[in-house]
Amino acid sequence: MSDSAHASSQSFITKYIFSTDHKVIAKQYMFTGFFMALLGGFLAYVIRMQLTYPGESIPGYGAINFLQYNSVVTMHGTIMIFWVAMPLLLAALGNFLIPLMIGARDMAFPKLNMLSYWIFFLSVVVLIASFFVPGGAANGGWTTYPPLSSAKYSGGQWGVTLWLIAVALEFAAFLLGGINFVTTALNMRAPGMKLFDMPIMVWMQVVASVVFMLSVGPLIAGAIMLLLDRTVGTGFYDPAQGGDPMLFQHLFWFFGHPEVYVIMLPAFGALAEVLTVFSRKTIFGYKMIVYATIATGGMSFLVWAHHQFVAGIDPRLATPFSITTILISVPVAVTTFSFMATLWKGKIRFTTPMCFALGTISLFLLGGVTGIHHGAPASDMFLHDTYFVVAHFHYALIPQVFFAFFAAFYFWFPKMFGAMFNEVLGKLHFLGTFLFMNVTFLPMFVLGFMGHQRRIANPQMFDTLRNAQVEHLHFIATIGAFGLLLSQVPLLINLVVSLIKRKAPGNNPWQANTLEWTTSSPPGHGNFETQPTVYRGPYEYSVPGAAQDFIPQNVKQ
Ligand code: HEM
Ligand SMILES: [Cu+2]
Repeated sequence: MSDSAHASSQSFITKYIFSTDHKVIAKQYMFTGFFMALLGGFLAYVIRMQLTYPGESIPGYGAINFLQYNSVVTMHGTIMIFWVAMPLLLAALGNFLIPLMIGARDMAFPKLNMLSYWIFFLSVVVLIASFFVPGGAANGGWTTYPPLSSAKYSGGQWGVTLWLIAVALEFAAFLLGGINFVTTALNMRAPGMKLFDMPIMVWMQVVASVVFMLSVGPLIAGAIMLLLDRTVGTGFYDPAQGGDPMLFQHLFWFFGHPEVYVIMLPAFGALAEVLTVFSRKTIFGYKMIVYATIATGGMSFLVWAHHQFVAGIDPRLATPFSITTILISVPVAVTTFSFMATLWKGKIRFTTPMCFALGTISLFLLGGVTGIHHGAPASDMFLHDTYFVVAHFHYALIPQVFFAFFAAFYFWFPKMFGAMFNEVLGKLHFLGTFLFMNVTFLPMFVLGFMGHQRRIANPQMFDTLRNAQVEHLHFIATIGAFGLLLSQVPLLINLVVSLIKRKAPGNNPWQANTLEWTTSSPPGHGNFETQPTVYRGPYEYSVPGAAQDFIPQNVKQ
């Protein structure tokens, strides 16, 4: 089945640049995501420096005025969510794993897959170009609410317009990707593999893709209306012309909230695979997790207005949206507790991927429970748009984007690169990232309770904040941010050294059971020498090369 002859006949260009191989495309998304994480991280550094030393020149950036600060915050949030979280968790992991985990030779539409990456690449170019246009990059916040994003208030003409074009291109790339993911999982499974035999990671990628595809439509319409308001002077969001800026908020969050689950579900998929292997137990509550995932995906469309409790929506709407917001934590909790139940009485191996997986659960719980504060209008009224919400969404997002992704990265590194990484450097990376994540963001909860609003370039300008001496908490958070960025150095060293040394890992270094571990590391073109056939359910495959030790005795034939 695998035709390495085909691969060897390919030129460098078709093998590594315009490749249709899902494994190569996965790496392209991953390294582009890494590059954008460096850019997003640099902007986070600029934010932290400005908040701690307001008005002083920032080493590596220079002095910053308030409009520029708005741009830096806007682009930091935009890049981290759209150009880091999405390419790493959805595109890179989905592309690499779906065909391998279901026993397929590639995605259903390899050429479309290649096209989706290059449209994504174009979106990166357009977004970075927006930093260099007159007036600078978009500065209306990552939510790009009018009137802040309308032509009148957003400074330069091109910044927001290029932001809108870049986002539209990226959405197109992920729509094409989503079509590939869903079609491949539904139609190209190995003989004998039924839907409820698929690993959890594949389910999470499929549900996340469907949620993404169903949620983008309204925002694309909203973005076109904003583009028309900016370029030809329509008034969709201009009250003076009978328009309503609130309309954009509804369209943005109808997409924006499901979007956080588009990021969370693949992260949870990685956790399911890593926790199973390093507890030497099949996953607890497989079907329950699948139903909870589908429920999470569906309910994610019913909560969006919790972002607008204090924006002037009809107060009668607040109660139903508050109820749905609190309710959505139920299926998420079912999945999280199933993960914990998988650990119960397991033979836990604290490898680097396992540490990052456990780190994800503990930190994400903090992000999750502080969502309740915002789901209840009574407390959200005080905490909305303060540093409490900044801490909340970083505790929800960073565990997924960094911790769960690193769990996945270290877990599938041997399969992806045919090399083994260094465990000591891996653990050092984990400990530093875990410690400094908390030093950076815990103080922000306190700043939020002190009433410190977000998106303020110079807190010292405000008597209340000056009197409250917020600079001390900002200083601690900045130390944390430095520690967080420095803690990524062991990862960099580990990556370079392991790829140079290339210690061969063998097909199944972790003794896992899913199909990707039954073929070579890295897999050849076409993935499997012979087509695997599946006779039993997930994590109990009896394919040659799949570990059998954690299959319950009563299941073994
Ligand atoms: C590397 C460590 C990071 C640090 C130190 C950091 C710091 C910050 C700070 C201080 C703000 C608030 C700025 C303000 O309101 O004036 C902010 C905003 C934001 N951050 Fe981060 N962040 C980091 C990583 C991330 C990651 C990984 C994500 C998402 C995956 C993310 C997403 C966001 C978003 C969406 C905003 C809101 C932007 C806006 O107000 O428009 N950040 N970040
Ligand atoms: Cu939300």
